[in-house]
Amino acid sequence: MHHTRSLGLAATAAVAVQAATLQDICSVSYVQAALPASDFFPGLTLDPSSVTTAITTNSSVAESDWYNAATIDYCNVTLAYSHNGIANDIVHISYWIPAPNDFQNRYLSTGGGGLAINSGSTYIPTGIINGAVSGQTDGGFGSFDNQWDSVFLLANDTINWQSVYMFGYQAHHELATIGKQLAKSIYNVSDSETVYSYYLGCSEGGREGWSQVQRFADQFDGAVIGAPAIRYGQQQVNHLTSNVVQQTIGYYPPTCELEAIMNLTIAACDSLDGQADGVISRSDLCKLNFNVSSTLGTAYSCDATAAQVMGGITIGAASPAQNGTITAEGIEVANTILNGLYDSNGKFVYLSYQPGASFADAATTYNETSDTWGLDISSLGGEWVARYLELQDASTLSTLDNYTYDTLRDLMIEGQTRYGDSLQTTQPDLSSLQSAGAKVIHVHGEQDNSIPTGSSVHYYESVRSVMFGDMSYNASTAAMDDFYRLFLVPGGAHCGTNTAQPNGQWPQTTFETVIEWVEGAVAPDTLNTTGTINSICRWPLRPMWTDNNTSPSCVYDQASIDTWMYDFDAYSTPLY
Ligand SMILES: *[C@@H]1O[C@H](CO)[C@@H](O)[C@H](O)[C@H]1NC(C)=O
Ligand SMILES: *[C@@H]1O[C@H](CO)[C@@H](O)[C@H](O)[C@H]1NC(C)=O
Ligand SMILES: *[C@@H]1O[C@H](CO)[C@@H](O)[C@H](O)[C@H]1NC(C)=O
Ligand SMILES: *[C@@H]1O[C@H](CO)[C@@H](O)[C@H](O)[C@H]1NC(C)=O
Ligand SMILES: *[C@@H]1O[C@H](CO)[C@@H](O)[C@H](O)[C@H]1NC(C)=O
Ligand SMILES: *[C@@H]1O[C@H](CO)[C@@H](O)[C@H](O)[C@H]1NC(C)=O
Ligand SMILES: *[C@@H]1O[C@H](CO)[C@@H](O)[C@H](O)[C@H]1NC(C)=O
Ligand SMILES: *[C@@H]1O[C@H](CO)[C@@H](O)[C@H](O)[C@H]1NC(C)=O
Ligand SMILES: *[C@@H]1O[C@H](CO)[C@@H](O)[C@H](O)[C@H]1NC(C)=O
Ligand SMILES: *[C@@H]1O[C@H](CO)[C@@H](O)[C@H](O)[C@H]1NC(C)=O
Ligand SMILES: *[C@@H]1O[C@H](CO)[C@@H](O)[C@H](O)[C@H]1NC(C)=O
Ligand SMILES: *[C@@H]1O[C@H](CO)[C@@H](O)[C@H](O)[C@H]1NC(C)=O
Ligand SMILES: [Ca+2]
Repeated sequence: MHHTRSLGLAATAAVAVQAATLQDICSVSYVQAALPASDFFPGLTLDPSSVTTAITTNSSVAESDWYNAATIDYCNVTLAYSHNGIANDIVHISYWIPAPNDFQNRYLSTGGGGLAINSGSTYIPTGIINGAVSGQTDGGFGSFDNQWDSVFLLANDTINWQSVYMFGYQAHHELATIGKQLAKSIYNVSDSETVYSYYLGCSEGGREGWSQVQRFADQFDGAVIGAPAIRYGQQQVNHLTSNVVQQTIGYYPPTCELEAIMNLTIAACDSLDGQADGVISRSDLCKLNFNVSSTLGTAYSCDATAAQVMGGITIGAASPAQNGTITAEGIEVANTILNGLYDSNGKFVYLSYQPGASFADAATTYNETSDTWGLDISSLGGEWVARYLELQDASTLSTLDNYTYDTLRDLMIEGQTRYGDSLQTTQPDLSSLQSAGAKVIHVHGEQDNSIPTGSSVHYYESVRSVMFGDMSYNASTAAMDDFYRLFLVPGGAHCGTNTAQPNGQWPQTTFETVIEWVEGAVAPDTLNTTGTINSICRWPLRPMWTDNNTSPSCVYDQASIDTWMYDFDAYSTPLY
């Protein structure tokens, strides 16, 4: 481990120099003096007068999916910069910096989620806990709370391309480049000493992570990338697939019916992994052994629920008390969703969620007057098409009239083409990253209901086949192990634990694990977690419990691996 901190000239001068405290370095003048020189980053102008500092000590952070409970001290440093030649351009960046005694020569960038380029304080505490200067950016979108969609259009039909490239990858490149330099100068790190640099993010933040490691091989020594929203053109439109399936079949299942199908899937597939704990750790065996059709006629009931509101936004509509039996139409909707998207020529367009995941995109709304269930257009999918493809200042579509599976395919290709160099984020050749010695730990919930788990497997397999396609499968995955390891989290939902499978946890110490890999050369064969599952296997090995052992065996199972292989034959060129 690398814990030493250079005391530079002060140490050489020896004598009774008081060690600097957090209070000493958490001042505007101290940070201004530490700012990189004006020619440090060609094209950018840092604004020393914008620096702010705010100290927080003895702050208790509760256990989360990304770190254990801790008490932390930090200083929140913010500053602004602009891109030369762009009028009215201000980008705000914020770094939490640890006390000098706690600094462990590390820098960490953290990512956003949805259409946000940062996640507030969701990830940063893990940086402070591990002695890292920990950064986030506002992308130039006005403030840390402004999301990209608020600035994406300059007018209807006119794209703010600067915002696209900032969101796509540029803002994160700038955040890390400035942050690494600032970390060195704030703590007087000598040129001969290393400051290790890291990335942590999930969902859109996972895409942001890949956007960096695909382009800037030297930027991070290690990255923890969760459930990335890569293959962006496909991913965003795919949120509408469940809606179009319902519309095409002409059946809008009551929410309770799909929840019952999910519950019965969990009940049927739980034990296929060798451990009856309410957690599907082998959704591949579920695919091979379970058919939703077997649930036909099963009775279900749900209590009435109030609308779910988060941050003033309704994320789930109110629903009445429901009861009924699972219908053939409900099963057809579920099976069609799970099969993935095919166009009218029977060509495969895009992959779906694993069986057992909740049918989040398939939520329907209840009309009290007519006592019927109807279409509820996915907000992420609707906004993507309305704003980013149709270029209208609208946060969703008003209708999916006339949408077919072919419409979805065409919209996916349109987004992939328009944003191929900014958002798609599927560059499969990571040779430069491998040469640079960087390490990536990629995690994805096996039961993700927002970004299909198979999306991450397909990217891993794209990298593998592009870089090591001339090797045997086993030799190529061994070669991948050198720099890129993928872990599917048993039962895991989108970037966290799954309320429907509560015994499945989320690996909390993955940042520590990547640190051990980078600084201690300890490559993780498995990830640590808690609950009934204490270790997570790395792809392509799959977990199997035997003899009531708390740890699974990580087994090679060709039939299971094959269920994760996709041939996207609706496209004329490879879809990585
Ligand atoms: C830190 O917080 C704990 C619990 O809130 C409190 O007991 C303790 O006195 C605090 N310490 C300092 C130095 O403020
Ligand atoms: C850091 O400080 C800025 C300026 O006060 C604030 O907007 C931002 O939310 C703070 N960041 C975090 C993660 O607390
Ligand atoms: C860095 O060096 C300056 C000049 O010697 C000193 O004032 C400052 O306290 C040092 N900072 C730290 C974190 O040691
Ligand atoms: C699904 O299972 C959960 C957890 O056991 C339960 O609370 C819920 O009522 C079930 N829903 C249905 C429709 O069976
Ligand atoms: C599930 O069962 C139905 C009805 O028997 C059948 O039509 C369908 O092909 C099956 N699906 C799979 C994936 O085997
Ligand atoms: C189902 O709902 C109907 C009408 O809402 C009610 O009459 C019936 O008792 C309910 N059955 C069960 C098993 O809850
Ligand atoms: C609900 O149903 C009534 C009666 O069919 C209809 O007039 C109304 O437009 C529907 N409301 C919505 C929001 O679709
Ligand atoms: C921009 O498009 C939105 C959605 O179509 C529309 O409501 C709005 O009036 C348009 N704005 C202008 C200035 O035309
Ligand atoms: C759907 O297609 C019909 C028939 O071509 C057309 O009249 C209607 O305007 C279309 N609806 C939308 C929303 O495009
Ligand atoms: C690949 O490795 C696994 C063990 O990890 C082994 O079971 C399997 O037979 C190997 N396949 C080939 C083709 O060597
Ligand atoms: C994972 O668990 C093992 C065994 O308990 C422990 O030695 C190791 O330090 C843990 N790693 C992390 C990153 O927590
Ligand atoms: C596993 O544990 C259960 C309950 O303790 C017991 O009934 C069962 O026989 C055990 N199975 C094996 C293979 O040890
Ligand atoms: Ca299980």
